[in-house]
Amino acid sequence: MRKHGCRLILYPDWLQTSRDTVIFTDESSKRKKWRNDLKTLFVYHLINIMRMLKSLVFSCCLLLSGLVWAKDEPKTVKIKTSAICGMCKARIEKNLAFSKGVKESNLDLKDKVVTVTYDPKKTNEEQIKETITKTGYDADTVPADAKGYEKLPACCKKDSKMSHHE
Ligand SMILES: [Cu+2]
Repeated sequence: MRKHGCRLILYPDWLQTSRDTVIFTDESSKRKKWRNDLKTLFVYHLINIMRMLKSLVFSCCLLLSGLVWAKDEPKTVKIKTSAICGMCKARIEKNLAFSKGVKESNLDLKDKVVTVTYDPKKTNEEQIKETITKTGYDADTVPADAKGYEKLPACCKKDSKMSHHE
């Protein structure tokens, strides 16, 4: 009789039970392994998710700082005025220089357009136009302020009948 067959017949019930227990512990270890694998998988995915979140937060920060940086950049606006002579140019540029947020201004007498560089955090186009109109000149579609216009010397008034030198 072969050893194997002998074992099957001769092993008593309690031994059979113990063998079942062995099988059970075997399955339990399988289960443990499976659980471990699941844990590893979970941690792996968690790390991936964290990595994704990190890059997301990073790109958000980059975008936000980009927006803030863009806001800090000075803006330039071109405004058509009713300036006539060099005195008008000097007057407008001086008043703009004294107004808040204006960094630079240059009026071209050929086309009467003043180019203003300003800090958008401190001022805006409307305020710049207001400075120009209060000085007594038209600013694009905004007409000159009456009081400011009155103060201008006769030669600098847009409706002046006097002849001007370029
Ligand atoms: Cu003038």
